[in-house]
Amino acid sequence: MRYLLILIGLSFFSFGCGENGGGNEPGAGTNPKLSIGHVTLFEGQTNSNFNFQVNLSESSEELVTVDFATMEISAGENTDFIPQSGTLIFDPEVTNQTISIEVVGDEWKENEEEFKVVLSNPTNATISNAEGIGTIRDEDTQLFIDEDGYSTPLSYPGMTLVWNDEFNGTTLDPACWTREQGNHGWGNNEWQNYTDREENAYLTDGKLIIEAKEENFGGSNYTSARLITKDKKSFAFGRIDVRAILPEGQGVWPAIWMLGSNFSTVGWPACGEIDIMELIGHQPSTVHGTAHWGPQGQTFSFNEGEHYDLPSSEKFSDKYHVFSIIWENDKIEWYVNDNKFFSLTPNQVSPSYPFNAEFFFILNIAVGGNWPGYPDNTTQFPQQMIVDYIRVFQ
Ligand SMILES: [Ca+2]
Ligand SMILES: [Ca+2]
Ligand SMILES: [Ca+2]
Repeated sequence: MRYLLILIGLSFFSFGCGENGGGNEPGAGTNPKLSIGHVTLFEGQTNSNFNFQVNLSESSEELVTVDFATMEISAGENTDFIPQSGTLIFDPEVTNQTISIEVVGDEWKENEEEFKVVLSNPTNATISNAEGIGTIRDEDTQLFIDEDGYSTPLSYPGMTLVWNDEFNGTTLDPACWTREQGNHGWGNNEWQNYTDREENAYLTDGKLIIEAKEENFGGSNYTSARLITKDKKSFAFGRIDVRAILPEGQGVWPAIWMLGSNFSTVGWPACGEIDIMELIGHQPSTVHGTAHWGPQGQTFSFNEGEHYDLPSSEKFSDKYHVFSIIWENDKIEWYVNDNKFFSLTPNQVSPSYPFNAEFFFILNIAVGGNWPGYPDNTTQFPQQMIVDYIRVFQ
């Protein structure tokens, strides 16, 4: 009796399984699936079409419709692509349709840009992949430089222009600048490899471009440039003006700064360091002016500094600003666009004040470091620091 009951139970169980399997017959009330593909193409010099393929998983005897619309990711509407929306109609038995999106061509160097085409509101179908990503690759070499922004004069009453580089030539002047190289972290656990290649520091259109790139080179994942005037152009005192557009992004660290010309003999920070401008890329509206000093080889350096903020809607990457110091015996003042934001005198500095001596210039973009942190997936490369001029008046 007991045995028989178990058999009946098993029999019901297996029957149940069979019924479930039988419900999966093709075409029994299931809709075909819509999916859209991705498109990756070069931008080109003139407008072109990015053709997104939309597929139906099987032909339908009914009319299938689906709405679509473009959306910005990093590419901008009308500047990089022409926004479009509408309804796609698949006639019976049709399984493939194309959405053509117009992409704007230009001659300006840009980062890779993305937009998407999004499917919604299907009828007689379901959506299996709703988003087609359009990736616009860029083949242009010419940087678009907005000439807007603050500028300062070529002369001041009572002062003489003793040295300037307006970067009007075709190559960096080797009588003034050295391309310092290395990928040893520079004391800050930085990630970039500074190279002597043109592509990391070049002149174009009257500007010096320092370019940090994401690429494998000499064991590093990033390259950049560090230009110094050491043993070529050193100055004690004066008004120094540097007009520049700065890079931005997590882990990007541009700097316009000076070290004491006795750096090789007395070491750092004993030689003194004057940071005319530093920016840490995740705070693109803030620059820092800082001085460092102290005994040679101290891991703790003595320093003091202040920061200057733009309104939060503006960034130092948007247009030119002028970063200045007015440097005299026993005093240094820091300015952005002629607005003073920090000053240093010997009573703030002990045990000794190293700033009444000759210093040389350094222009660089570091990538990563203890202070700025490291690039992440929000950081766009390449990043440029565009320097219009550097001028020394005494
Ligand atoms: Ca574009
Ligand atoms: Ca372009
Ligand atoms: Ca210039």
